[in-house]
Amino acid sequence: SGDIFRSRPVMVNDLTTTHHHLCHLESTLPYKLSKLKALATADDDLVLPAQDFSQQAHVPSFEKYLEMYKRSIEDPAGFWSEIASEFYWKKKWGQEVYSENLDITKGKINIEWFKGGITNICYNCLDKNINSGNGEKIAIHWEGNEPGVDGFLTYNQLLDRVCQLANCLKDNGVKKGDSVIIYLPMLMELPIAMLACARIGAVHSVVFAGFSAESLVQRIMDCKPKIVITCNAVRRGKKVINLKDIVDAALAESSQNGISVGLCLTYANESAMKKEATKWQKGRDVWWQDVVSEYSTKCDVEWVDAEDPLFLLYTSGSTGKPKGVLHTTGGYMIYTATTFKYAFDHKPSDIYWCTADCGWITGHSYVAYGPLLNGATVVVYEGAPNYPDPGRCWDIVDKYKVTLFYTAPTLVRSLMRDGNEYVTRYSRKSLRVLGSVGEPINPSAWRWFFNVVGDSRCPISDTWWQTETGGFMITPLPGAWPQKPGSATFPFFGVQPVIVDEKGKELEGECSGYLCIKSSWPGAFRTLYGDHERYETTYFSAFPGYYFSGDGCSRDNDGYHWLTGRVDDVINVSGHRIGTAEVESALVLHPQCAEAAVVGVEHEVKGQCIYAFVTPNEGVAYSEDLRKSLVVSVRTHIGAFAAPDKIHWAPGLPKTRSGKIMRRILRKIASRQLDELGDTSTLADPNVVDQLIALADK
Ligand code: 6R9
Repeated sequence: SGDIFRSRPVMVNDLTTTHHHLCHLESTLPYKLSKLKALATADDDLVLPAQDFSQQAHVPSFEKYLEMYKRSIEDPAGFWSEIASEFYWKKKWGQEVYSENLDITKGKINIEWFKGGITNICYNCLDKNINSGNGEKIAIHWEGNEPGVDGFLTYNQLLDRVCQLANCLKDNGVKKGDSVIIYLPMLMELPIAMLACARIGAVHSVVFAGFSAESLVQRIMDCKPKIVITCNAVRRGKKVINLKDIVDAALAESSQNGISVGLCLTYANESAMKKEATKWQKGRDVWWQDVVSEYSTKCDVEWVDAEDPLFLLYTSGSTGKPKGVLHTTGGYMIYTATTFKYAFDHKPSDIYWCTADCGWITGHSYVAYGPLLNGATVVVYEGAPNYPDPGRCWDIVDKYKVTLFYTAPTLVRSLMRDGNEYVTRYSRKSLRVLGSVGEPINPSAWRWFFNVVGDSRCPISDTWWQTETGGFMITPLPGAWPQKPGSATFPFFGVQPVIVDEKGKELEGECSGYLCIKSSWPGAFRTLYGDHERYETTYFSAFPGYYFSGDGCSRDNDGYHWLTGRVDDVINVSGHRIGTAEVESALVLHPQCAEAAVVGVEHEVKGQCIYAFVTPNEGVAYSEDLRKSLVVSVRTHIGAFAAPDKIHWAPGLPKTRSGKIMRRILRKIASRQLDELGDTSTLADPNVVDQLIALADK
C-alpha cells in the first residue's frame, strides 16, 4: 500500500530547463513535445496521447489548450459569454457577464455570473435537444441491480416524464424557490425528480440514500422542504434496503421538531418490495405511480434568473453540522456543460457512464446536468459495481458499448484486487476515455486502469474538483497533452489555481502547499444555505483574496498538479467526504462514551479509513459489545458508509495543557508510525501515549 499517497511528485528530470510556468501565461510552451516523445520510452512516468486520438479531439494539442486557456483568463467575460450563447436564454444577461469579490478584507464575498439572464436548465437539457432534432435519441439507459433488468428513455420520453412530475409537484403547492428533498437510489426517477424541480424553479436537495434517518432529519430541518420524494425500497447487490422506513422515522422526528412535511411521494420499486409490504401513513404518503401518470406531459417552464438557486447539496465540513452548498442556475449550467464536453472529449455518438450516485455532486454535475446539456446518452446503474461478480462493470460497458467511463479510485483499487480475469473476459473495445474522481488516484491504480481496463488505449481524465466548485477545476483534456499517472495535470479554462504557503504567499515553480483559487469561475457555489458568514469564514478567510479548497497540492517542474489530500479535518473514505467532528459527535452520543477523537488512516482500497479513539465513561469496561454498539451509533447517526473501521480503546487522549487534543500524535499511533511521534513533552500527561500504544491491538 506504499504508494497510495504520494509524498512528492514524480519528476521528469530532463524537462526542467525549458519549463516556464503555465499560470504565468508564457507564450512559449512549458515544455517541448518533441523532447517528451523522445523521453517516453525511457521514462514511463509520461504517457503520451495516441496521435489518432489527439487528431479527433476537441482540443488536439497543448498549443490549442494554451491559446484557449490564455483567452479564458485574459477575457473571462468574452470567453464564457461566447459559450453561454450556445444555450437557450429567454432573455440575455445584463451588461456585466460576471461580478465578484473574493477578498474578505474588501467586503462581502460575492460571486455572480450572467446576472439578469433568464433561462431554465431543464429546458436546456431536454427541450433544446429535442428542438434540434434529437428527441428520439436515448437520453438514459437504465441498468438494474439484477443483470437482465433494464430500461431506457429517449429525450422525448424523458421530457414527458419530467413534465408529468413537474405538474404533480406544482399541483401540490411547490412553487419557485421552494425546496424539495429527494431521497432516492439510482432509479431513472432520481434524475427525473431533479429535472422536474429545475423545470418549475424549485430547489432540489438530493440526500444520498445511504444516509441515516438522523442525517435526513438534519437536512429536513435545515431546508424545510415542501415535499419529500422517495421510494419504498431498493436492491443493492444481495441486500434489500427499506428506504421508506428511514424516511418515516425522519419525518416523524422532524415533525416533533416543528417541521412537518405534508407529502411523501413514494415510488413503488416493486422489484425490491411489494406495495402491500410498505408501511403507510394515510394523508401524507402517496404512491408516485398512482398520481404522476395522471398529469399532462406538457409543463410550461418557469423561467428563472441565472442567479436563482438550482440546488442545495449538503457536504461535510470540519464541524458537526453539514454545510448546505448552494449552486445557482446560469453559471452552473454553462460550467458543467463545458467541462463535460472537454474533459471527456464528448461527441454526439458517445455512450457515457458515470458510476457515481446522484446523491453526491458527481452525480449532479456528471450523471445528470453536464451530460444532458450536451445531449449525451447516459447509462444509469442501480446496483453495486461488483454484483453479481467483479466483472459487472465491464459487462455493462460491453452491453451498452460505453465509450466514456467515469469512476472513483476506490473502485479501481478494489477491482484490481479481484484480478484481471474479470476484466479481460469482456471486450471493452468501445471504451475511448476513462475518468477518475473523488480522491487522488495512486500511480499503480492509474496504471492498472490504463493498461488493463483501457488496454493502454484510453486517456484517463483524473478530474480534481469539489461539491463547492460545481465542476472540474484541474483536469486532463484527453489527447491534448501527455499524462503523468496520478497527476490531475492542468487547470480547466477560466481556473487559476495557486499554491500558497501558511502565510498565504503564492509559491512559484516547483512547490508544495495549500491549493487555492484566484478569481471566480461560473460553476462556483454562491453561499452556504442560510449561513453566508460560515461560507466566508470557511473558504475565504484563511487566505484573503482566494478561495481555499481545503486540499494540499504540489506542482512539479513541468507545471503538473499533484493533489495530496485534505489538509483540514475531513476524511476521504472511498471518495466520500466525512468530517471527523461528525463521527466524533455520533460516538459521544453513545451513552457509554465519554470522549472520542477520530483520524483518517491510509487504507489499501478505500484510500482512507476511519480510526476512532474512544474513552468510555468512568467505570465502564471496554468490550467487544461496546465496540460494536459504538459502530452502530455512527451508522444510525450518519450512515453505514461512515462506520469506523477501528475503535481504539483510549483510557485517556493526548492533550495539550490547554486541553486541545493532539491529533498529530493520534494519526501516528493509528498508522503505527510509532517512531515518528515527535515531541510529546508539551502534553498535559505524556503517559497517555504509552498507554495508547500498549492498547493498540487490543
Ligand atoms: C467531486 C468530489 C471533494 C474532495 C476534494 C479532494 C478530493 C476529488 C479528486 C480529489 C485528488 C482528484 N478529490 N477529486 N483529490 N484528485 N481527482 O469528489 O467532491 O465529495 O466534495 O469531495 O475530494 O480532497 O477536496 P466532494
